[in-house]
Amino acid sequence: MKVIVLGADGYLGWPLALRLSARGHEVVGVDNLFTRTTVENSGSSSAIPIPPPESRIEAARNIHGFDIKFIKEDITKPGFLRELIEKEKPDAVVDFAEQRSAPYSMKGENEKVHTIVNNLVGTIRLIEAVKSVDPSIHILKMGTMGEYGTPNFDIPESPFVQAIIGGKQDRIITPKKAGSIYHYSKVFDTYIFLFENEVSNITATDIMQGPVYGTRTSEIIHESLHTRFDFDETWGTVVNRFCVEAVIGTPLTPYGKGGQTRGFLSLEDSMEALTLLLENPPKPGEYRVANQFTEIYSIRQIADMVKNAAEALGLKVSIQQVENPRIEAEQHYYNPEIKLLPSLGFKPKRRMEDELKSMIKDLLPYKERISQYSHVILPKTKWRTKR
Ligand code: NAD
Ligand code: USQ
Repeated sequence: MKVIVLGADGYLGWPLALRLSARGHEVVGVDNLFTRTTVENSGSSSAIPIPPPESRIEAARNIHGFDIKFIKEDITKPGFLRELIEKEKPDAVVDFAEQRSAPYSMKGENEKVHTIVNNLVGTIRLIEAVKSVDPSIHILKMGTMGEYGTPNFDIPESPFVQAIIGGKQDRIITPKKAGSIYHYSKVFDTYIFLFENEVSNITATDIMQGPVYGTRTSEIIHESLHTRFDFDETWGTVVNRFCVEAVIGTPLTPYGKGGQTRGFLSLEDSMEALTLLLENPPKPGEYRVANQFTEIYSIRQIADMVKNAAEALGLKVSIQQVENPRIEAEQHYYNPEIKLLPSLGFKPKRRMEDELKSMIKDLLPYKERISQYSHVILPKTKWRTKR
């Protein structure tokens, strides 16, 4: 299979380029290096240093014999995706190329506008490009579990649900309630996909993925092959942040009550799931939703697990509740359905409890490097502007 991976320089994009190559697929990666540059310009850095894209590709060739093509370009540039898809004629296009940080999207007007424009324009350009070349090309679109929010009902894995409103029944789009402008950009992406599937028969898998954690996949076997690992208040996700906090000896930072509950998965399991979805595409013209996570935990449970894992490795760890910078439920019901991946034979390989130790071990050699950036850990980006 030939796969174009949009966002191939990112946390998930680079390991997926490696995984698909390992499975014998041909990979063309695209990225405008937005995350790399924005993180560096904000005074932070990847906890584990990452070589420039060309050097990583060279390392993948030398170590694994992979031949990954890479193009540095912005996918929102008019005509770019159309020409690329016309030239490469891929079987599938994976779309990771979005501004993916909730705190970034809540910093101010410019960041809100950038998030919406970048993410939605990218989505429309991709759909139009695929439509014009061949609508049966499978678009594997990365959405997020955060599109659903934390409703007081079981979250279905389905684009539509039956609802009774004012005594009348109808089929409606599965209710969504996002928690940031970023998460809303993913909701709008979903609406665009649903609509375009109706009017033009595009073929897509819309993945509702929970937060991913981890430093390694089976292919990341040398330091020159590492993927980025963010930990600052804007770009770090919760499990990865807690591991870094444990390594550099600052208190773990559960926001508010810490009862916020999400569906998590390891980087390795994310790669497994994505590969499975690519190798088992929907029928031409079908739009399907995949909820993607392996274990459900509250933030408080994760803090305790990270503390235990780090203490087993001889580190001293404390947990210090931080005032929640976000507007979100801190105690809530959470029960999402997950059917598609198990039906394709997906079996999680990594449990968070075990993975945390290997993450901390991977981070320990960089303790001094990360300690220089300890000032970027505490949250500064606040959601609330209402008095
Ligand atoms: P990331 O920021 O590391 O990767 C995204 C990549 O896309 C970056 O390298 C960035 O430079 C690139 N990009 C952004 N806009 C672009 C554009 N206009 N043109 C070309 N490249 C562009 O993020 P990630 O963690 O790898 O996330 C990948 C995708 O998965 C995102 O869509 C994100 O919303 C989604 N997701 C991530 C997680 C997670 O926990 N990391 C969980 C669920 C969903
Ligand atoms: N949190 C803490 N302490 C921290 C950091 C975060 O308690 O130090 C809490 C947050 O308040 C939130 C939860 O942890 O309740 C998750 O936050 P996060 O930063 O790990 O994840 P989020 O902002 O939701 O975004 C990440 C990715 C995003 C992806 C999303 C999946 O950055 O791209 O879409 O996870 S999901 O959460 O399912 O929407």
